[in-house]
Amino acid sequence: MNKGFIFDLDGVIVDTAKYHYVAWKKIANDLDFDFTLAQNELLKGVSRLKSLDILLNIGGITKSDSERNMLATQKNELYLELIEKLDFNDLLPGSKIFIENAKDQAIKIALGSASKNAAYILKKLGIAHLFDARIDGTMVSNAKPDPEVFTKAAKLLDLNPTNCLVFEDAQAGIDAAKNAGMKCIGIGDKQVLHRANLVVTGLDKITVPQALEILKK
Ligand code: B16
Ligand code: MG
Repeated sequence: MNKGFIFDLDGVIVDTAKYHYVAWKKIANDLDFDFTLAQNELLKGVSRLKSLDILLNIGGITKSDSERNMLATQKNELYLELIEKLDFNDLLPGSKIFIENAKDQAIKIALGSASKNAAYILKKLGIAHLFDARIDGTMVSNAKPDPEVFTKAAKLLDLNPTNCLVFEDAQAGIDAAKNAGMKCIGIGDKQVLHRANLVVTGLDKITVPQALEILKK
């Protein structure tokens, strides 16, 4: 089939947002300000350095470029410690079976994630073999909502963007998919992700034929 599904990682396949939150909160607390779960929503789908800038802005703090790089490295070290024990139990409900079902129907599968830790996480989850292509934060210069991550994924799959369907949990990611000329299924809250073509609460709430219908419309 000349169709492709492109999956975001954090918030679509695996619940790593809670670990990102703990690590960012520690950075904030060390700098003497609090960082709430509600504020953490602002960082979903956003690159590491951009996330740091949002965090520093919340704390009303300015840092030099070298200090920013140090803080981002520190956050990532904390995050890597937290996800050390990550395994298939951390997969979000229905994600693996949905991808397997899509593969069974000869749909090409790609990852389109902002995370620089994506390859490591896929390996830990034991699902790396399911992906025909992977574009992650180590391979793009422009963060979502720029379409680069999805445009590159479609190229690797050798597909026209109009034949690709993106699965995203962040508004920036949905905008990136739209900017790439792709249809998009939002994973999460309908009120927040209203620009998606369809919103479901998880990959356990949609079937492959239903997703293909969205691509046809
Ligand atoms: P890292 P996604 C994104 O992954 C996360 O949603 C976001 O919270 C994180 O800051 C970003 O990856 C960068 O992650 O620090 O591991 O490079 O949702 O695009 O799969
Ligand atoms: Mg995400």
